[in-house]
Amino acid sequence: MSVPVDPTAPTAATAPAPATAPAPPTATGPLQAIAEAFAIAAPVRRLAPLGNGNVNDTYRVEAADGQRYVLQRLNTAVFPRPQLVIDNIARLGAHVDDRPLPLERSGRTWELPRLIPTRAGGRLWLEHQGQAWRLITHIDDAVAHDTVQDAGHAREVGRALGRFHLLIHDLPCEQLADTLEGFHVTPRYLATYRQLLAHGGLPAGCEASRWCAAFVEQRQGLAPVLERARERGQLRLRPIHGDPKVNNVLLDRRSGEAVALVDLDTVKPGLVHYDIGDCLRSGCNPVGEEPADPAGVRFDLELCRPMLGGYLELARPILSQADLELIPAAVRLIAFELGLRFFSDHLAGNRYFKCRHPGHNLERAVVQFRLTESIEAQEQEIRALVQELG
Ligand code: GN1
Ligand code: MG
Repeated sequence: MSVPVDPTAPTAATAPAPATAPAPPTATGPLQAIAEAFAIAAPVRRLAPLGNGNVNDTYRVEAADGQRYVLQRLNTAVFPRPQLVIDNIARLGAHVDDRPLPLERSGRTWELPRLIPTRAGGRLWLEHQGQAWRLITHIDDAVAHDTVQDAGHAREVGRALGRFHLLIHDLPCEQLADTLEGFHVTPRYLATYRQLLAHGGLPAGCEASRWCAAFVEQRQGLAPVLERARERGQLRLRPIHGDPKVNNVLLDRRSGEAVALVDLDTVKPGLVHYDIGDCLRSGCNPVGEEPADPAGVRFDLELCRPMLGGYLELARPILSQADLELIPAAVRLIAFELGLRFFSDHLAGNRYFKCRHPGHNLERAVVQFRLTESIEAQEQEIRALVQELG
């Protein structure tokens, strides 16, 4: 199994060459059999790839009764202990079970993807040729977008995260496992980056790599801002989503109201600032993470206002003054951190994030660093906005 460089300790720089990921089983063969090993109406009618996640493989499954499901192969190089990931999702499900949340505009109820047990043995995931698979419920009549479409969408994305935080804030952290140690602990990513640099250096003659390296050098002091606040007791660990980016918010197809926040693999104890920062850095860049032309990358305050407003409308009661004060720093930090993660993975030979071509992670890093610059240029305005809305 390959060792992911991303969230691990600095020894990752000396990890063996990446193992070639096994090809996904084909739609008609093992994939179908894997889906049918779960307790659904067989035979499976349709099975097709879903979404564009950077880590796991995801498929939409239609069962014999027309019911839809989501089949996922968990990337065990990233999540080496699938059982813990599954336990966290099950724990979260149990926590929200007795509190249905009716929504205003769509007339629907807030949804959480649920784990489907296997047909035999009632387990919540299964192993197939060393790979971990699980089946979850599908959120019907809903859409997701890779970029924010307008101010209304921005507000829904913010509200989705606010609703999620409100739902889980009283789930005791001790009941959740740390499924991905070091995830979002920025100084650890910086340490890994330093190791990689010391070990292999920068690719010769690559202007973009030199630019990225200089960018990181100038901002290294930024890395511990949230961790220090936690050490000082200003911030405390709480259950977080871990990956609340725009395309993880599902919207009711008709009304556009957010009905679910999916992708629960990174639910674990953390700082809500990682979530707030990640949501804003992902949603307020109108061209998204993979633009054809990175020149359009910017942090759009006109999207930040409704998104942060939507978030605070729901989550303000669970935030302290210190929480609010660190939001601007978190937005900057998480954009920087994701750029650093992409850049490190580029230097490491693309072990962690799926790539479509060798320079893909480098391009992604440039996008996040450009976004960081745009956030820095508007720091005062972001600060004022948090004050006004908080
Ligand atoms: C990864 O796999 P996906 O696309 O849901 C990553 C996130 C990044 C995101 C950037 C476990 O999420 O942290 O923000 O890519 N997930 C993990 O698109 O590392
Ligand atoms: Mg994810």
